[in-house]
Amino acid sequence: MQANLFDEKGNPAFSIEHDLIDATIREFPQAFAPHQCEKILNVLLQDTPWQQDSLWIAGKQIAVPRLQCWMGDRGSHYGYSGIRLVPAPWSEEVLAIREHVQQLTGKVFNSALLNYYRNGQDSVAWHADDEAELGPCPIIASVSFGAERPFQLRHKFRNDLQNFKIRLRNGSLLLMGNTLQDKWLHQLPKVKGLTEPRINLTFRTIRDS
Ligand SMILES: O=C(O)CCC(=O)C(=O)O
Ligand SMILES: [Mn+2]
Repeated sequence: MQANLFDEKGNPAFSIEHDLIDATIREFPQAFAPHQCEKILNVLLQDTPWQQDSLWIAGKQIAVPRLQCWMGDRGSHYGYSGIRLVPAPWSEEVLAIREHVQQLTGKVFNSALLNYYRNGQDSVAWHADDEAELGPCPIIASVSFGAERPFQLRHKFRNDLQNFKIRLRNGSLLLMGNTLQDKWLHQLPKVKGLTEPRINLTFRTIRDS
């Protein structure tokens, strides 16, 4: 029987396991309390050195549809789709979020990718976080603040499995298990008419840094 979110109101450690057949996601729907979320969102919006990165596609430079910031321990360099990310130093706010995430999950992370979706026109296309720097079977913790957005997952190899969808609530944490990036792709689609911002932090571990 699925536990009731209402019964567990206010308990940050309350979690639900989503079974994706060959991978799992553990969701902590209220990892951060609503009053904390508002403050955190404002501090992150104002104090993060947001960057507009771009990709080269078919000889054309295309701005990624969101702002980003890569934070981490010194040496935790990261890259995807031709973008090289050199870590900004940890901010106090992100370190405090990391501490809480580590306590809830029992995992340790040495870096984080911050994404700022200014409105519903910002998005992330289908991908898996399976870059070599993350090592085999990476575990990734994803935290959301601000506008609730749908998160979609699609199996990489099996078309007999249905796509999976999770609502990314304000203050929620998803712990993406060790086979998820090997087996599934994920995306954050655009949402028509949405004007509210959202910030996502994915805590990761860069190997051999
Ligand atoms: O914003 C999100 O929830 C997902 C972000 C993401 O998939 C990524 O940064 O790799
Ligand atoms: Mn991702």
